[in-house]
Amino acid sequence: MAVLHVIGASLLLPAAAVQHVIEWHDLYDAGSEPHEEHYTVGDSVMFRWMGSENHNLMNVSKSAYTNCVENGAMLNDGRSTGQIEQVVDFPKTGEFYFLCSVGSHCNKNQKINITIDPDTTCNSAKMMYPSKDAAEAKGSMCDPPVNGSHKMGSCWILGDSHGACGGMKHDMPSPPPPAAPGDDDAPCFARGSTTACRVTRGTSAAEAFPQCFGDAPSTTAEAVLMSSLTAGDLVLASPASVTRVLLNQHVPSKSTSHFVTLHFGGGELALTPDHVLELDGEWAPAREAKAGSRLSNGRTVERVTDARSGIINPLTASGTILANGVVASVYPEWISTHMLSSKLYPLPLSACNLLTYLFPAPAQTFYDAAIEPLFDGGRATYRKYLEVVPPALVTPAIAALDGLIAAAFVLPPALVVAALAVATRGPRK
Ligand SMILES: [Cu+2]
Repeated sequence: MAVLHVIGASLLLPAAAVQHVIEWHDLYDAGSEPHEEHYTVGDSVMFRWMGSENHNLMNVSKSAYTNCVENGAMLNDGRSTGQIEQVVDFPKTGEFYFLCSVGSHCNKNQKINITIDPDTTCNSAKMMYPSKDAAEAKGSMCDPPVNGSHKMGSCWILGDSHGACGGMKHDMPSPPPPAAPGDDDAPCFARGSTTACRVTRGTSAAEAFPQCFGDAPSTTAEAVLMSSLTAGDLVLASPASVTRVLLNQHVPSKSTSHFVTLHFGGGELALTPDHVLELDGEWAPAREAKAGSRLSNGRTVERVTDARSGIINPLTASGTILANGVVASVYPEWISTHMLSSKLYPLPLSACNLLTYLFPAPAQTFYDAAIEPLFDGGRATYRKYLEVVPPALVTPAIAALDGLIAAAFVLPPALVVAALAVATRGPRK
């Protein structure tokens, strides 16, 4: 973490520089889409991987990056054992290019283009500005006008001491527009770092919880990486309830996504920004979490950082799952209200649920082979389908999708794939 300047009792913190985490191994063989991130000047990135995964990290020129040429500065040759954490600082704006030069890893897309943007967050209600001129221009608008400015961190502060502006003759700059929905729609957990509590049949939640999260010996329950779950597994849905995994989404997927990581006393949980979890006792998307937000486990979020990582998402019959000890839904924001308020249908009384209950292994195999590729890379299709449907018809619409997926077990796969492709196209305009 970068330096935080705390001046007296005031809360005039310059935009705190952030350390971003890139799970370097997850980028290897991760589709053909370019990996790109935008960070802010002063931020740093921790490239993280295991020594046994045989990668290195080079900082290269744009052309070396484009053509995967091993020509640049070797930042870490990856020869150490255990977890490697290579931190790169970005004190200046610009475009930066990184790749792994082991074998054909770069050609397999293990590379990333990081753009470092100027710090625009100075333009905040805290009277911080990106330049002296901007601060003093704002000062002239104050009522009465405020003269002078001083520098703190990478921002300029209005006035001599604490940026006081008695009243504004003009409104403050409007906040940036919310990020458009896009690649971050997938309701996922970070693949490499999220565990669930898997229990054996007949084990109660009260017996399982201390085995996964306490000191009790692990006999009938164990914390496992979510990516190892499969249809039919029993997991804790909350500290007090057990649920069944209907299907584990994205098991074969090589996609990566942007994540927010919530750090709390004793642990962390990384989710895609619109993945819904319990914050301050309410269901809310992960991107709304901030320092001070209370999690379901009674812990408080200490800070929020971001990461790029592989994806995983077990769908459960209850619609929730205990992830690293925290109650999270298995849905993204746009559908969670409907799904979490639905007591009977679509879950748990859906055709899919029944089929995965009766035939868990074939259901998971079928999903991995036939359904996952349909939505991988085009993850907004469920959403496109349901967004055009009036609220009253959402349940029938889900039923139609559910029926189609369930039909997959009795119809030739090609027919189902064709039908799903038509169904997810939505109504013609
Ligand atoms: Cu590599």
